[in-house]
Amino acid sequence: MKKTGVVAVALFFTIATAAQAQAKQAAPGSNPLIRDKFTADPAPLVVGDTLYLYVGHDEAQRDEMFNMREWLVYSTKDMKTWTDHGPIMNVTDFKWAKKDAWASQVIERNGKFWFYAAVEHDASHPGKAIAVAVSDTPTGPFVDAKGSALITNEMTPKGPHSWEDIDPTVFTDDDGTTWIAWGNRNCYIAKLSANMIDIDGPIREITPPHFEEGPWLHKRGSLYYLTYASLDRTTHRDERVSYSTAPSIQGPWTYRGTLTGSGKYSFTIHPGIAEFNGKSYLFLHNATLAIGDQNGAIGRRAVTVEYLHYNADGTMKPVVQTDAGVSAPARP
Ligand code: FUB
Repeated sequence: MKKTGVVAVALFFTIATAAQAQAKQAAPGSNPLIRDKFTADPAPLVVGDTLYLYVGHDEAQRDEMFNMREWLVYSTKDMKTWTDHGPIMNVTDFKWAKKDAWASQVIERNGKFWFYAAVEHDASHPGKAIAVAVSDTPTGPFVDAKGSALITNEMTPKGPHSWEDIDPTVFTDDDGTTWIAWGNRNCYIAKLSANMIDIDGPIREITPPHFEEGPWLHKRGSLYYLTYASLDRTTHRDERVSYSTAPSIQGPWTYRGTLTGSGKYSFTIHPGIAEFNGKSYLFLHNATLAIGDQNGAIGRRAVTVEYLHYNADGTMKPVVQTDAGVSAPARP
């Protein structure tokens, strides 16, 4: 074969292999879930037959650390095909906030959808803060529900840095009380008032071992779970997911160890848990996605999902992060 023929054949096989790899990657339900935008900090919410997934939009350029200006929402009915509903809010919709559309969670209460999110407050309350917005539908439009921050940096004891008050998780207990937990390095919990826009009572610190950020509260059976991004700086460079359980939302919390390893190529990881159509899911993020000439990075992440399995005693089985995600049926 002539040299040009060899090159043509080699090129054909290279393209065919790349296309096959891409087709394989794109199997519905495989990871990452969203491939046309960088997304982070997944927060699922089940409403009827639909799972909504709220994420932050990562727009970091080159070696920028984070550039997050808006939150997006996607929905699915089968965990395989996702509908993009676009942005639900921009950080500038909170007039008192400066920047940083960081981690969020939405909860349904009294026929409305309440959105809690971490942002950077303006100079009147320096540091990170927690915002609350409301909508009549899960896909928005959401509007600032309070006109000021729900939680500011001064409301918690002075932490090691100014981004201590981030990453809200919200959970309504069987008695109808909604709780909010949040934090970075220190983890706090408080009751929300029935109006959903005020803190009712004291803020308590519940920091579990190796807590870094990204707490997620949920309950299964009679057990309460506090799942979070953990970092044991003596042994690891990147965050993993760990969790604690308790017989009541008030504790006492028992540390149960790590649930996952690190997200591939990512310093951060961020858990979000949901039961949907009889199965349990753990949403995470990693930094494996490349879009055009932009590779994954600390500020260019991609949300993923894995099946979550429980042991008979309620502990969660370790989760291995895969490319296949939920494209294949869960093991029995
Ligand atoms: O996405 C910005 C911040 O990085 C989040 O608030 C943290 O949980 C970490 O994922």
